[in-house]
Amino acid sequence: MKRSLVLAPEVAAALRDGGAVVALESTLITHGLPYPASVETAWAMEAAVRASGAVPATIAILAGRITVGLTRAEIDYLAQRPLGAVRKCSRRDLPIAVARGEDGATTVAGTMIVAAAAGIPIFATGGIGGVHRGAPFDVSADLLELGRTPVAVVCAGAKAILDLPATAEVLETQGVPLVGLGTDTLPAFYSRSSGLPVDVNVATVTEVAAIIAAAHRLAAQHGILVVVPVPVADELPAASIEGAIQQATREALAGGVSGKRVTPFLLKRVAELTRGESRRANTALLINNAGIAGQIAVELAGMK
Ligand code: PSU
Ligand code: MN
Repeated sequence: MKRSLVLAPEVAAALRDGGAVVALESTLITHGLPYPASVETAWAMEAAVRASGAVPATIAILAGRITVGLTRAEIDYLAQRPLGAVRKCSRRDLPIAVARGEDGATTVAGTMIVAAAAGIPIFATGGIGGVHRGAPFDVSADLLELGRTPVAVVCAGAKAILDLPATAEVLETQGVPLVGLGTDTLPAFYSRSSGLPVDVNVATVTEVAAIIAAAHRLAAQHGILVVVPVPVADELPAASIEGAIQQATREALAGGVSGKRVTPFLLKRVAELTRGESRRANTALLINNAGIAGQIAVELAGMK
């Protein structure tokens, strides 16, 4: 894949010089947030990565070209395409979008694949996909990608719209270490704790970087999930959002929403039902995670 990538000059230079680079996904821009919150959040995430001293590389497919490091204009363009015009690209979608010269937004799985090929060891997002509630055979490709692609993903856990205990089980089966940064439990996206244990609770970004560096020395062929709870001020108590999640899940089942449409549908409905509260928490944790991933990337670059 490496030969098929189009790298932004700044990203190429940082990778050549052993500098800190953080990959960012594009599905949250095209499918996860409405315009203009989508572009504002994407830019704020890039700014948070830079403020930590790292170079951001937002990843997407533009007219069939896998692009690592979008310009602001390219982010704007993708965010403003009509719904359905940009293919949501997980692992199986990448060759289709490339062959057909399409625009594509990469999910956690899709972004991990491209980041690994580019040599970017760390990636920040909001929440990974997981095992869906009520439909236990809807298992996000994100979980399997974490089991097979060596990239560290900084996130606020799996989205609370999911079956979190089942999601944690699949991560265990896939051999994915759960590294809590200042937390004993897997965060639940909008709220700080799911009650499910992580494998290790570390206090500093240096300790996170040391675990990633050890995985590299061991030539580990799997990902690492670094979980960071949503900031206290932006947390939505689980009890206050659970009703909205259950209603949205019922509507998705009743409406026959399936496949790759499920996650965008649930995120949108929960935001409507909570009058934007869920979206505020979502945006806050995305920016927080980007800044922390930048700090980890700087530590990691210093260890090499
Ligand atoms: N996190 C967010 N918003 C999102 C997503 C994650 O805060 O929109 C996206 C990610 O791209 C993730 C995808 O990979 O949702 C999961 O989709 P699915 O459940 O269809 O695998
Ligand atoms: Mn799915």
